[in-house]
Amino acid sequence: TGEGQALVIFVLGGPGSGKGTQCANLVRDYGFKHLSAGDLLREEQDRPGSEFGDMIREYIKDGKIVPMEVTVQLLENAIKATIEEDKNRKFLIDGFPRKMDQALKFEEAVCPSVFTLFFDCPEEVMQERLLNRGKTSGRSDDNEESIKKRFKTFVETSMPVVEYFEKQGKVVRVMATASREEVYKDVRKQFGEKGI
Ligand code: UP5
Ligand code: MG
Repeated sequence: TGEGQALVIFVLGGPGSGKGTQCANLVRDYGFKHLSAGDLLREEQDRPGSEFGDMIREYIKDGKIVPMEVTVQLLENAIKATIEEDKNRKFLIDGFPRKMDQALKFEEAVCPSVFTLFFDCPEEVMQERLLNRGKTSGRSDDNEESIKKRFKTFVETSMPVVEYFEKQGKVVRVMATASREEVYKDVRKQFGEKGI
């Protein structure tokens, strides 16, 4: 169905490292389609009649990775719909893959990634950002207890994915501690070097 010709960049980084924020900049300036796996899961969770709603709610609150069948299917549907509707084939897949099985499955069944944009950020900084956002976000996982679990999952389950792509020379690493503007400057510079 032509998904094979899509250009896919994975965007990874710990919870609160700034993935969504920087993806919005890239959409504005480069015309990417932004697909956040977390946003797709939250949408599915709230979709009336979804058979996965309760399961997703539980996993997200606990900072655990939803079984990949659900997430890969949501992403594949969104990619297909985008290609059909706006002919856009440039994708930022945000917050995915965060477990090895998802990485292997997606690249086999949908499309290999060009590279992974990785936001490197210490936990203290991420925690402060998330607690701050939690005052208004309404996200069920922006509280101290869930944040702790999200960090643990990130280190144990998601970092191996980054290391896997790193071994293939397919990681673009950006320090995410500076201001939004400074971080974005670095992203642009490195995208330039990659010919994007
Ligand atoms: N902010 C951003 N950049 C800043 C900067 N440079 N300086 C100061 N402040 C900055 O940013 C977070 C906050 O920090 C915002 O208030 C922002 O203004 C500020 P944001 O851009 O939202 O960071 P992001 O990395 O996108 O943080 P997010 O909380 O979305 O990351 P998560 O990875 O935790 O969340 P996601 O939505 O991807 O996943 C949620 C859950 O879904 C997971 O825990 C998991 O349970 C589930 N999930 C799966 O199961 N499978 C998947 O494949 C994906 C998700
Ligand atoms: Mg996000």
